[in-house]
This record gives sequence, structure tokens and C-alpha cells, in this order.
Amino acid sequence: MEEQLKQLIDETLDKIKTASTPDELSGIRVSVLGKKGALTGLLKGMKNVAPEERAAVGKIVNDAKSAISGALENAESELKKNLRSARLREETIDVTLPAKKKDLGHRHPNRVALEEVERIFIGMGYEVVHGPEVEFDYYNFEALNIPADHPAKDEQDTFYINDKIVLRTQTSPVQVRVMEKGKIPIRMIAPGRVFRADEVDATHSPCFHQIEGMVIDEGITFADLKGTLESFAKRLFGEDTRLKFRPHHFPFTEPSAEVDVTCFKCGGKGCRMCKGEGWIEILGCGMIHPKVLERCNVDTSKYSGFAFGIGLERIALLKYEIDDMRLLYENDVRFLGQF
Ligand code: 2NM
Repeated sequence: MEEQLKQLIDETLDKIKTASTPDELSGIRVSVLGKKGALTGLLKGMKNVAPEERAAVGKIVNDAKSAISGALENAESELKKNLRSARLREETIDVTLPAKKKDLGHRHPNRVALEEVERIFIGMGYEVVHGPEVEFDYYNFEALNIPADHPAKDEQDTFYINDKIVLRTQTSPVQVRVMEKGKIPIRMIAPGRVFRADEVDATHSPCFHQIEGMVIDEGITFADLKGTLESFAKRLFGEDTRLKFRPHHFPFTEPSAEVDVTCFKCGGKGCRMCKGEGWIEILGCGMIHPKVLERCNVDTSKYSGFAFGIGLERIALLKYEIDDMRLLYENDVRFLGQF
């Protein structure tokens, strides 16, 4: 019996040494120590052992049992350790590798410029108002004192839906709609898309954006207009900016002016940005024509107001030093991604 035990122990320890999976090890455990296992079978043979030898044989059997289970446990934990470190090795992340780039979008330069202009006027107590892009001829022209024979009304310049409806050529119809509501004082800007039948080139597009503004209250004068636009321009282009008001004509304002600002690139000395002029034109403005106020039921014996119109693309092109408006609309992310 001793011989048999020795052989069983040696064989089992060999098998344990060469086992390479936990399943193999538990198979060995069952085949040796299990209910029908080899060692268990030997134990059952104890009844044939002479009583005086039983204690000694029993000790050998128990020693064999603990040697085998000890070896199994060691092998199991060794195997688990090896499997775990193999898995960790496999899952190793090289944190020094460059990360995959996510394509993160951002606001279009037009929108960045618009939000900056909006923020400045909101800061001065203005409301941002939107209106329809498809407008009645009345709101786009007639209410604004633009007569039927005005060149702007020509089909060459304006997109007509029918003889009464147009694609708005400016956002002033929004101001007309606000005046009609009759709640004064008014401090508002109307940003939005406008349409003109222009050929596409570096400075023209049939669809572009305007930000028009209007203030109506008691005692509003040209001085309020100048102060407001000066604050605006200094905030947008820098505190050193100076303004020049040049007389101009618009049908809806009287007097009217175009406004230039000192070039924010060269400070007025003249450079490529301002084409050597030192000045850059940024907007048109004026005191709202009494005929416009009256047509919109504003009491001109009590109220007066000013208005202005800014081309958004012009601001965006200046801000980002882009020299061709088409680049804003071609939606080439290699270009737009730079801003
Ligand atoms: C401009 C220039 C000057 C203007 C006038 C009005 C209204 F509705 F109050 F009469 N809105 N916008 C205006 C005045 C627009 O754009 C260059």
C-alpha cells in the first residue's frame, strides 16, 4: 500500500506541475481527492490493513492528502497570478501615445461676430428682435419712404416673390413692425439674413446679413446717435478707435451719415487692411425720417429716433482679416476651422 501511495503522490505532483489551466487542476483534484478519487479509494482499502499498522498508514495517507492539496493550492494560485499578469500585460495602455482627435465643431466666424455685436448692444439695454425674411413690399420699401420708382426696387436688385411680396433687402422691416406696435421707448437691434440680386464676388453675395438698430424716445438727437455708435465701435475695435461721420443719403433717415472708424490694424497711419486710407467704413446711420415715423404711427411732436445698419460679413471679414467673402460661405472646414 505504501508503494501505491508513493506512486500516486509522485504521479499526481507531476500532473500538477504540468497543468496549465485551472480546469486541469480541478480535474486532478476530483480524480485524486474526490469522492471516487484515487486517494479516497486507497483510504477505503484501510480496512485490509492490520490494526497495528493502521495508525502509521493513516498518517501516510493524511500526509499524502495534505501534500497533494497543498500542491494543488499553490499551483492554482500560481496559475491565477500568471493569468492575471498576462491579462494586465495585454490590457496595458500606452498613455504616451497621441490621443485620437475628436472633430469638435465651433461657431461660424459670422456668428462669433454677431454675438459680439449683440453683447455690446444688450449691454446698452437694447433688445434683439427677429422678423420674417419673406416680407411685404410695404414693410421693406413703402413704410421706409422708398418710393415706387427707387432703383433699389428694380427687379435687378430685389428678389420678388410676387408684386406685393419680396425677400427682404434689409432688416428695417423688423423695425417698422416694432414701431407699429406703438410701445415707446424703443431700443432694439434686428439682426438677420437679407437678400439682394447681386452677383457673387469678393465683397458681394445674394444672401448676406445685416444688423440694424433703432432707438426712439423723447428728445433723441444726433448726439445720442454719435455717442452710441462711438461706444459701440470702441468696444468692438478697441478703446483707441476714433469715428468719422460722412454725410450720406438714405431715404429712411434725415440727416444720414456713413461712419468710418480708424483702422484698428495701423491706428490710422494707412496699411494693407485699410488700403492706405487709415479709415474703414463700417456702417450707415441717421435720424429716422419723420415720414417713416408718421407712417408707423409714432407721434413726431413728442418722439424722435435714430437708426443704423451694419453689415455683419464686413465686421467678420475685418475681425478675422479675411479678404474674400466667398470663403465664409464655401463651408470648407480647413478654412473655417482656423477661427
Ligand atoms: C441703415 C442706415 C440708416 C435704418 C432705418 C430704419 C428705420 F426702420 F428705423 F427706419 N432701420 N434701419 C437704417 C438707417 C439702416 O443701414 C445702412
